[in-house]
Amino acid sequence: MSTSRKLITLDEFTIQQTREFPKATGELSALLRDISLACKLINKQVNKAGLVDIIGKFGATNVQGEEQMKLDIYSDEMLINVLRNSNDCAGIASEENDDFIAFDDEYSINSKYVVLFDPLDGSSNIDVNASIGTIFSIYRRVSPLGAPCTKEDFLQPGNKLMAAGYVIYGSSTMLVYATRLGVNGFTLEPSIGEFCLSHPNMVCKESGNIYSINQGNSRHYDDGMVAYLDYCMEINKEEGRPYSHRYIGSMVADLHRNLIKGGIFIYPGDKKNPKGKLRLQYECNPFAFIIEAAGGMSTDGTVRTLDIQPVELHQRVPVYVGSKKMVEKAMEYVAKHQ
Ligand code: AHM
Ligand code: MG
Repeated sequence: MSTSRKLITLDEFTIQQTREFPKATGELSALLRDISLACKLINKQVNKAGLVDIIGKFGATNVQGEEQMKLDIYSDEMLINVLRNSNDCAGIASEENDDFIAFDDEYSINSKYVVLFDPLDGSSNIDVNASIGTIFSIYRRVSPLGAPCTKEDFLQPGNKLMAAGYVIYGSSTMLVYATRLGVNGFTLEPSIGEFCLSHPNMVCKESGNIYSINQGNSRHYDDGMVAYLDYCMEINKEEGRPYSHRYIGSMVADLHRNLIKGGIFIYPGDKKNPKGKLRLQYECNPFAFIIEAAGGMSTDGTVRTLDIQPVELHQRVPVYVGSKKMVEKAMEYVAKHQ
């Protein structure tokens, strides 16, 4: 029996990447391993959601005034617990909690990194067995080592991100993460419980034919957005239109598909909610970082998402993200009608 194999695990892959940087300490790889462990544990519960009485509303409301589901809380607590036990995380901020948490044990106060996450995004899809996901991002802290991390560590713009990624709990479970070296996807091999490299060097096509937006809200949209939607639906064979409209209402699932197939995802500001719905630090920045690392583009309509200076942890921003040419075209329409 031969022991040669084609599978490369997430750990093996990140260790190989570390070897290319003689000064790398392996802390970022270790942190990724911790995040992936938490996500494997979340995955186990997500898979059981239809079987056990875990999908009911929990009754509590989070900082955005939205109802939390039990799995949100489980996922949040799992990530916090795993990262608290990690030697490489100084603190966390989560979409589900009002404030950040600074870990104050002797290892954590000397850790270089802080982690932000949306523990279970798209949770309204749990009841209907559609894909949901965990989104995470990692910054190097700016506060001095030797003391607990501070709010400034979490309010850094996306252009300072070290890494970002997501786990999609779908027909299979995948972890996709980006560093400045590129974007790679790993599929969970359930028999060995490891994420294995399945999508090396992911690239976001320059253009595609999918647009993803909650079109039901279009009566609230500004003229520029309405005109862009008309453009997407216009018949133009040479330019491959009309585009296909695909919208799950789960950012991880919608952007995962558009990353693989090419497309644009938009959650605009509108007359009702000028800043849109999605959060800069937990949703927009990590995806802007991933999509840019894959060759795509992300903006709030005027400013590159990664260049927005966050002023509060739960800030919302409009987002136009995906294939570069499609985002540029949407910007043209927004600018024309401003
Ligand atoms: P959540 O963090 O409360 O799950 O909300 C975020 C989700 C995104 O995954 C998705 O893109 C968006 O909300 C859908 O919103 P809408 O239902 O307004 O289209
Ligand atoms: Mg979310």
